[in-house]
Order: sequence, then structure tokens, then C-alpha cells
Amino acid sequence: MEGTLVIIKPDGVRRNLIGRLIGHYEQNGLTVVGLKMLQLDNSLAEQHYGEHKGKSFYQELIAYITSGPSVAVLLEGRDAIVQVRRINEELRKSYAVNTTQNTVHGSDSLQSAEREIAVFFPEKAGA
Ligand SMILES: Nc1nc2c(ncn2[C@@H]2O[C@H](COP(=O)(O)OP(=O)(O)O)[C@@H](O)[C@H]2O)c(=O)[nH]1
Ligand SMILES: [Mg+2]
Repeated sequence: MEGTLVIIKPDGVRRNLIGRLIGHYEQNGLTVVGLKMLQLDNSLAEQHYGEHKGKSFYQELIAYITSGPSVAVLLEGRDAIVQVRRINEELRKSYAVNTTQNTVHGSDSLQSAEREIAVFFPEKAGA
């Protein structure tokens, strides 16, 4: 079983999409094994999005992701990382507000998943 991190971003929470979004992952055979609502502060946002530091959209991204509560979801399943990236493409087509406010995050590789799970679910990391 593979683990991956999803974040329901502030625009998804604000528009009451949490249940619907998580439903898509569950309907595709993925299992929720961790779930927490939190508002990212600057330090956590910079830890999560550090790879983008210096890019033109970085300040906007940090301001947005800290603008309201998010929901971190730890999902498990066969090929969970690739599956979630595919599901997120479809979800963004339906729900994204714009390039920044794109509703969902998903880990993009095994290395990212391990790093991100350790950031948001330290109690479950390395499982
Ligand atoms: N305004 C703006 N935001 C961006 C752009 N590229 C990425 N973002 C935001 O930054 C996040 C992280 O970017 P990236 O890791 O490349 O995309 P992801 O892995 O598909 O989420 C995206 O989900 C968007 O919220 C861009 O060109 N312009
Ligand atoms: Mg990314």
C-alpha cells in the first residue's frame, strides 16, 4: 500500500466542497487513514511549498494557502500517488477558481509524499 498527501485548499473548504472532494478519492478505492483541518501558518506553508521559493507566483501562493482553513488528508491505496494526481486533474477542471486557487493538492512523487506526510502527519510518517 502506498500513502499520499492531499490538501483540500482554502477555496475548497470555503465553498463547502470537503465531503464531495474526499468522496471522489474514496469512490476510486483510496482509503482515508488520516484527516485534519488546520490553517497553515507561514512557516508550515513555506515548509510545504519550499521548492517554489523565488518563483513569480510564490508570494501569492503563500498568501492564499494561509488565507483560511485547509484539510489535510492522508490517503492509502494501490498506486495512490499517481491515482490522486489523475483524480486531482479532473477535480481541478470542475472546481478550480484560477491557477492559484485550484482546490486540491496531491503529492507528485514517492519522495514528495514521504516528505509531505512527515510535515502534516508526523505521527504516521514512516509507516
Ligand atoms: N498564479 C500561479 N500559481 C501557480 C502557478 N503554478 C503553480 N501555481 C500554484 O502553486 C501550486 C504548486 O505548484 P505546482 O507544484 O507546480 O503544481 P501542483 O503540483 O499541480 O499543485 C499550484 O497548485 C498552484 O496553486 C502559476 O504559474 N501561477
Ligand atoms: Mg506540486
